[in-house]
Amino acid sequence: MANTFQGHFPEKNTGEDGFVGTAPVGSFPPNRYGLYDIAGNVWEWCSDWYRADYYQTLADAGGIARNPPGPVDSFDPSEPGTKKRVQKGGSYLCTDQYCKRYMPGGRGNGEPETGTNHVGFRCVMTQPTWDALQKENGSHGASKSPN
Ligand SMILES: [Ca+2]
Repeated sequence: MANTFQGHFPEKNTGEDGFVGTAPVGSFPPNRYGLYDIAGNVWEWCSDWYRADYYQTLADAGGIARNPPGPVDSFDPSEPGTKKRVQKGGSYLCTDQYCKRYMPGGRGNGEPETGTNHVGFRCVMTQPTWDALQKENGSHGASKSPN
């Protein structure tokens, strides 16, 4: 369950999931890891450069890639002169009729200087940092875990 597009894309968004635009974080249940909004709502910028062939390169190298660091540079064959970074998770504009990249494992890309209302970012901190902030802030801290 995620904030995606319902209706006939692009002219009629019925908002059957309760939102025709972005939704506040936590409007939908977390996944089994306790993570909110991993799919839908807004595309999330990643620090990895985008290369269309990156995962194939990893597969060709053999073995299992665990937390791959991403390529050292960017290359998108459809726009070879444009440096792009990875975007994950899809957005409220994704629909089965047009874009299924809101599914886990889906990957998009964009120029880092691009601004639009369906792209955002995720704040990340380690569990020890979260625990220290909770201790420091007492009952005034946020109530959700950093995940
Ligand atoms: Ca929606």
